[in-house]
Amino acid sequence: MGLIATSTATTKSNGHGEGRIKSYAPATGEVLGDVPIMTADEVRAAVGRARRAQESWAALPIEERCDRVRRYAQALIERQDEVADLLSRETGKPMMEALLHEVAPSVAVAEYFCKRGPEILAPREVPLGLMKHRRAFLHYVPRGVVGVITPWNYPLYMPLRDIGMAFIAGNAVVLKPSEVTPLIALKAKEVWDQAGLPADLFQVVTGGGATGGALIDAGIQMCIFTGGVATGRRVASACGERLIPCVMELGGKAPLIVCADADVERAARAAVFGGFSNGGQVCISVERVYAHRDVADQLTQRMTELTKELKVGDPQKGAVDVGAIIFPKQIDVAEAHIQDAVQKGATVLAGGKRITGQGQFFEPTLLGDCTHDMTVMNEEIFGPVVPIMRVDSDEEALRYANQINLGLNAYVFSKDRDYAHRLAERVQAGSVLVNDVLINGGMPEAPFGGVKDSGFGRVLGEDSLKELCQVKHINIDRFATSNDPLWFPYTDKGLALARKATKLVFGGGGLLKKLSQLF
Ligand code: TXE
Repeated sequence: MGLIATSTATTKSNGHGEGRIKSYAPATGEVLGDVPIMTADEVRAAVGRARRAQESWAALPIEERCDRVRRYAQALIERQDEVADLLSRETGKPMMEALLHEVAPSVAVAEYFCKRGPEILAPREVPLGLMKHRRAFLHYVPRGVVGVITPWNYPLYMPLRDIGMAFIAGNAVVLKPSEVTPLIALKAKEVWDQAGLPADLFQVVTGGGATGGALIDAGIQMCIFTGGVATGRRVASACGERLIPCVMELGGKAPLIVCADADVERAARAAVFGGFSNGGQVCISVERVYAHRDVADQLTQRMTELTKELKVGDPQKGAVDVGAIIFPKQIDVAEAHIQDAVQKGATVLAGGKRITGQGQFFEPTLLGDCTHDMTVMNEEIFGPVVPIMRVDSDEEALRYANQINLGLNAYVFSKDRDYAHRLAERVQAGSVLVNDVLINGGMPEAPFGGVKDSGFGRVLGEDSLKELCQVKHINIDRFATSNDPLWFPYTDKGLALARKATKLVFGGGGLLKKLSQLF
């Protein structure tokens, strides 16, 4: 039984606005619940309610908003077992991952920005270079209603990461969760409401792609989208049409470069964790390993052993390392990559096939002897398949790493941290981790996002909190005399003076240079 089949087959044929979507547990096929496919009118009404709630929310001092978001974070922690349990059942992911990769970082991001938000968004004065008779002030004004559209792989953390920050910045949020995992979004909303927080400020609209499209058309002031590249293009162009600023968090194809001097044990463990965590359904998964020939054999052997040790199964029946495949299409994608790779000379070192029986499972798969004519080295996998390719030098690895059109995360392993740092500077990616994997996805202090087709804009980091606001510049003339020498009337005498003044101020060694040395 598959989610793709169920989510379309159970909706009435009219699609948008008709019928309901069922949510299935991918580990068992059990129906967990269903949600309505909301109409464009319903979405517009939700945005309207959110806008009204936002006006009074924005009027609160930021410290008060932070106190309330903190209350939400604490409510989530108090209910962590119930939340993680539903999350694990709706996605089939291990409880450790439900708790530590979703609930905990959601709270960590909220707590961090509750602490830092007032300082980051405090109005500030910008010193002016030339116009000393004026003062410039910057104020961070909330945008209004932020539409958050999210996928199924981290269906709690991804929305909450963005929502908490949006609230702190003074916005309301309308969330359109993936149609594959809607129940956990509704649980997040239930926790918000039951914590006594303003219900209309946080709305959830359920449905498929059409509901997401309706949200962009419903009068939102910003859109944060996380999902596939193809959908991202559609969402970005819909936002462009309406001049809505957007953040695009799209796919990834993270390379992991293992240099000749790497700690092979750490690199092997990191590659296996980074490739199979969340069943490889992570936009920053290790999607290709480039192993220097000096360590390639040792690395491959160790990765093979570690991959074979992984326990796969239904997380509800006890601790497992790798759970279910959330979205059944990913099983077809994995099989197609493996078939293509084997035809072109790859060796299946571990796994290689779907697990038959109840639920949607795929064996953690390691491929050796990979080359760059294989799809598995070039296109997103988004499943539990890790290909290894032997390279002659770090330069060769770097060339391959950079030739892909995606650039979200990348990983470099070397004992020489300075060397690795310099190599990292040359990798085309939004984030490069040295001797580590995945961890930056939940690091509130640092910006997260991609280059090239991996998207644009950033979530997390202090700049992204500012991006959730309009920056307003207020400028005040200190003296405000009855006329200004730059205003009308223009005269010949004035022009002659202007000529001298521009030379004096902007010419080499001029006043501007002296002023900039002074201030
Ligand atoms: O994502 P989609 P899907 C990749 C992965 C996967 C592919 C598709 O390779 O196979 O993307 O996954 C909503 N206007 N990633 O189908 O289609 C949709 O309802 C507005 C990478 O889940 O991108 C859902 O809520 N919204 C990714 C959200 O967009 C629209 C994680 C994402 O759906 C819409 C998951 C439209 N026209 C999959 N069409 C990552 N970067 O983490 C759809 N949606």
